[in-house]
Amino acid sequence: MPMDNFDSPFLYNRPKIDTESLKKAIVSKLIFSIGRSPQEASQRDWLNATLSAVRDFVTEGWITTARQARAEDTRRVYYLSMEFLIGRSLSNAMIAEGLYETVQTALAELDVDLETIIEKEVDPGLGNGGLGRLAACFMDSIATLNLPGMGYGIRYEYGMFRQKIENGQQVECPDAWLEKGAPWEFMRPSKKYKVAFGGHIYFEDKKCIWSPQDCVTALAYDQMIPGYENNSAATLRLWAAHGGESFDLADFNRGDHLGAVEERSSKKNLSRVLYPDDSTWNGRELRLRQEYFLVAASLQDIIRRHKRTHKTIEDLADKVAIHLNDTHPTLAIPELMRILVDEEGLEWENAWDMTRRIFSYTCHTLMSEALETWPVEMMANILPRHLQIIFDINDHFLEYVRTYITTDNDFISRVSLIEEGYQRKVRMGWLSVVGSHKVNGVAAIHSDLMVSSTFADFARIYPERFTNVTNGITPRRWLAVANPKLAALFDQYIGHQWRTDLSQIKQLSQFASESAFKRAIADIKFENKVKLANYVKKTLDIDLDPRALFDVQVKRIHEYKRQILNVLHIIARYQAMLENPEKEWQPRVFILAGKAASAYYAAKQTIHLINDVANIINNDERLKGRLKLVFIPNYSVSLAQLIIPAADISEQISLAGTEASGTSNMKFALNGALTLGTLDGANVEILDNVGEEHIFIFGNTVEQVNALRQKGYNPAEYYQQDEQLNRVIGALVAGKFSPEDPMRYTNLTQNLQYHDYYQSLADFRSYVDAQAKVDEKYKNRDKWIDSTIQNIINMGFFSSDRTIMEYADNIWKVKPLSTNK
Ligand code: 26V
Repeated sequence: MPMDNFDSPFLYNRPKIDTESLKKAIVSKLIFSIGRSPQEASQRDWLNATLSAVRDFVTEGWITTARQARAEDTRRVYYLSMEFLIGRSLSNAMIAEGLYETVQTALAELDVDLETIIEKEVDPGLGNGGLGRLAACFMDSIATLNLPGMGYGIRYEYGMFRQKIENGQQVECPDAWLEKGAPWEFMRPSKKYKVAFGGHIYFEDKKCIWSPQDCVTALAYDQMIPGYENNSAATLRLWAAHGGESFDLADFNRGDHLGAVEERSSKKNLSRVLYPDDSTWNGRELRLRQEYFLVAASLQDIIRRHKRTHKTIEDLADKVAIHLNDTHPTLAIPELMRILVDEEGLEWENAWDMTRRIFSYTCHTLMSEALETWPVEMMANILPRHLQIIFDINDHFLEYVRTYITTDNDFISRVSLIEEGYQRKVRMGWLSVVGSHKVNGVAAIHSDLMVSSTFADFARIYPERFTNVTNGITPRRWLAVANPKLAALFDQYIGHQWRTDLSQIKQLSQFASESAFKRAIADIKFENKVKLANYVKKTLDIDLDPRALFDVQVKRIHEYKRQILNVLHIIARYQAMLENPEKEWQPRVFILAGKAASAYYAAKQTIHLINDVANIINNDERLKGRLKLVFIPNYSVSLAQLIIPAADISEQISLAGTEASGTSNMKFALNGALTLGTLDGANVEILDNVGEEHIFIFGNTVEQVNALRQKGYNPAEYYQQDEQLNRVIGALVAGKFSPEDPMRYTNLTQNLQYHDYYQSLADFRSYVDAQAKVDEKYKNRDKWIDSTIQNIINMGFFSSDRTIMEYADNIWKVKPLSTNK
């Protein structure tokens, strides 16, 4: 390959560009790439010109990294995920390239405001929530650590729906993010693969032949993920499906958001839309096709790359690690078996051994309703050969189980990859465990529960297979980009090494009691609150006092996350304030944001309730502005970057044992908010790191939750015995927050009174008491800042760089490429 020997000096020791040259570069992009003169350029034109100029810097490192990976020929990791929530690219890239100030000055001299154009960049919503954002943080760490790795996903034309609030209710609008162009991606017309579906299988001698019915083409689009100041960039390759009909956007607004798109989109147009449901498992055929589409295109690409530089497929397992981000790409297991056995002619045993050495799998949820299973019949229609292979894997596995573990038939039917019953189903979680050499949970408590509950039977069969890798977040985006003033303050005190080694943030402890440092931290938090308050004023016309305590819960709306518990406390506080208006109430602003899955009635009711309560509270003059509640619509990565740095309190109040990890909890703490949380997910490890004086822990433990459930949980006991709770429920039942429609919350209140599956009422008292402690502590601002600092400086462990190095060392067995000069 001649380009591999290409040794242009500009690829090495690239000098930092000066303002004049950068100005020229941007103007030249504006004229020659965008086709506009500076005089007539719109803000978007300037954005695109700037993006394009900055992109050139990333591209140089990207080419170097790709060449290095080829030259070093070490084992590589491929991260397969149906979702990547990467957020906006420009600021992150400028920071990674050390260009921020230069671009800012260059633009200012051209009379363009950098902040304004940054806000114009689209935020690709190619994911639902935590799982997708984690994948993006991981790509950032892979790039920064210069690991030989790459991500594979789907280039959905329509990402996560845009959420509007109309009359207090969620309305879903299509997210046509590509309409404004995607200046950051590279189309790869030469990287095209066919993906086949349907048809039938037959045997010739012992060889199985799959004769598919139809096929679609997958076309690659590459996204560069810049490493931090290392002249290196990773590739995120997203597949687009070719062909298909158009569909009527108006359908989106007529109700069934997903159904409309699904029916009208041709089966060929698999990359049309992201499934916006992360709570309940929903066996839609198009989703199965999407999953196979990702897997089939990615594996062809991986194998083609391997064959380009290796004579044989036999060493694939030495050179390739493939990671499954939850079970969504798990069809990769039977797909690799199909390629190895049917196409490469390997023996079954050999192929199976290789497959298991290649794959590893992360489980991201314990919620049984989110566990993927596919009806056998559906799989037989769409992927007949894969179903056959899954049956073969199952036979082989069950035979092993019978030989090595003396057990009963009940055990066998529990661990079988096929769930028997009226409708037989393939259990994708089980298949992932059986086909991988490592399976991990995402926080210590979650990994423990995984082996004691969901995968308990498998932990008996394969005890060494299960492990924990606690999640992390990238300090680049979640501190350097999201909170530039705080980042600059830290640079000033301890240098900028924390950006690539977050454990260094601990060095700030030497300044923890210096008043100048403490004041600076408090001032920056205040500025961030002012910025958020301005946004709320501009978009929602609600006045927030930045001197109030900002109490924030932002995440998908789900019953297990218990936004409803938050609302119960807000109502309790409202009632208490009205009863005792003269008391010195600590002014508070409650901020919530998050999307509800389109068909999730209870979650949508929660949003409606938050807005109804907000409406009453925000307009009640008697409170004298000391209590405010806002629901910020359309939560996204870019909104998270605005909201999180402005928080004083981070609400992490899921029922113990339900939130696998959470990652916003880490982002909040790193930005100086104090956690108010249950002993769930990574909160437990945050507690261990920051110490109990600097966090507010409340509620039942997993053991207590289980004991309650076992003895028969009766929510009535709680509201009958707790006068304050009784009055809150009473107000809801009486329709106090929806006087125009008093029955609006009948379902919601009945559910709370008679079922309350997530035990909000059981934790209510302890939550309200913890909230009182929050007020108390906030009175002593000096002590509060101390705790803020303790949170920040103890977040070293939660960097995704640490997480990724654990994966690299213990699971993938990949090593960083030698450092780029
Ligand atoms: C399920 C489904 C099922 C239907 C199709 C679309 C879809 C998309 C996502 C999911 C499950 C998502 C599971 C998830 O997001 N888990 C979150 O993962 C985070 C990263 O590990 C973790 O911090 C959160 O606690 C966990 O809820």
